[in-house]
Amino acid sequence: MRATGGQGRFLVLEGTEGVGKSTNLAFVRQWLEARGLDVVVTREPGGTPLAEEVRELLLAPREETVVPTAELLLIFAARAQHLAQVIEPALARGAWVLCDRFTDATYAYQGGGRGLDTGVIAQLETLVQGERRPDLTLVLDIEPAQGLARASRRGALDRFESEEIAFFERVRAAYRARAQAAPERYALVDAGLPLADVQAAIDAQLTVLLT
Ligand code: Z5A
Repeated sequence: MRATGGQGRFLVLEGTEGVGKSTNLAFVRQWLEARGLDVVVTREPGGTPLAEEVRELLLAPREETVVPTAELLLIFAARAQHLAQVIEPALARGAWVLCDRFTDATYAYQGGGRGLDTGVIAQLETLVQGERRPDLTLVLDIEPAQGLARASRRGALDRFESEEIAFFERVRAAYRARAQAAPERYALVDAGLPLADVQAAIDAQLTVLLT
């Protein structure tokens, strides 16, 4: 395995529903492994047995209204476990960590979507992550209606997918604002294009990261 001088990198894929994260995560994994890199693929919420249980709690449709602060704290509880047990050990041994969503999702969904104070999210981010931030976040960007049409082909909707379109418009706006504010750490990819074009754009970003 090549481990780029023992230096692991932390890559994240983000975006609204049906944007193609899973599809492109597989592409990124293959791209990295083809270059001899040691890759750990994981996801949020989730990535450890405890964090996967929290994920089930978060996604299950339920009668009881989940208050946004409870949702936020559950997400960061899962993240603390995931960081300690999976992400930090992998980076420490020089692996590349490829994560399906991370804290930008919290800024986008709980901040943009639910309207929670981003200052509070930032405090929790510091508490749970310390200095740890992704090296590159690929934000797959799509019109929410187009993404939801793709996602709806998969069957039953989870608690997030059942939100109204305005919620996903706010989530998308938050992602775009974060990507545009720090272009050195984000790549905004037009995911409404045919898959081959999306993957060509991702290929270009990964090539820059590796050189
Ligand atoms: N959440 C949160 O609120 N706060 C947080 O901090 C975190 C998460 C970390 C679970 O995430 C939920 O958790 C999420 C936000 C919340 N909301 N929801 N739901 P998730 O990542 O597991 O859920 P998801 O967004 O539904 O992801 P997914 O199931 O992995 O879907 P996807 O990755 O976006 O899409 P896909 O399965 O790759 O593609 C969908 C379809 O489109 C599929 O048939 C593809 O073949 C097709 N596709 C993909 N790309 C293309 C292109 N370019 N053209 C045409 N068709 C395409």
